[in-house]
Amino acid sequence: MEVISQMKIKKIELKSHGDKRGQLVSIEQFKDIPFSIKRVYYIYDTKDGETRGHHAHKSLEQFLVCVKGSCKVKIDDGNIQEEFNLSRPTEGLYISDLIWREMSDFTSDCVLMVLASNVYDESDYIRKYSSFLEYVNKNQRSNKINQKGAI
Ligand code: T46
Repeated sequence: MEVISQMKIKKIELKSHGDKRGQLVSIEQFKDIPFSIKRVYYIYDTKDGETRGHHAHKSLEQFLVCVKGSCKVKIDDGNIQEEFNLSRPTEGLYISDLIWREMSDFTSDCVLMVLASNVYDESDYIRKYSSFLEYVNKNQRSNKINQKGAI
C-alpha cells in the first residue's frame, strides 16, 4: 500500500511511566516529537456525529493525542488519503504542513490534545479543499524546479 511520506505523517508511541499510583506520560520537544512546542490546545465535549478540521496548514507541525476516549483522523496530502484511529494516551499522530485533516467519530468522553509548532494564525489555514489542491500542486512544481536547479 502506498502511504503518505513518513516525514509528513507519523504515528508516535509515547512512553508511560507507570507505578502503583498510576500512569504519567511526558512529551518533550525534539525528543518525543520533532518540533518545538509553541502552543497547546485541546478539543473536548464534541457533540455526537460532529466532525472537525476540514482544512490544512501552509506551515505548521502538530501532534495529536487522545488523552481520553477516541476519535478518527482522516488525512490527505492531495494524492493519498489515510485514516488513523487515536484511542490511547500513549500514542499520537504527528502531522506536518500541507496535509488536509478531518476528525470524526469522537467518543463523548474524548479529549483530543494538540501540540503545535506555532501560535494561532488564521492566515496559515487553507479552508477550501480546491485551494489546498492548488497549493499542493504549486508547491510540488516549485520543489521539482528547485531539485533540477540543484543538479
Ligand atoms: C487543527 C485541528 C486538529 C483559537 O482561537 N486558537 C487556537 O489555537 C485554535 C486551534 C482555535 N482557535 C479558535 C478559532 C475558532 O474560532 O477556536 C475556534 C475553533 O477552531 P477550528 O474551527 O479551527 O477548530 P478545528 O477543531 O476544526 O481545528 C483545530 C485547529 O484549528 C487546527 O489547527 O489542525 O484542530
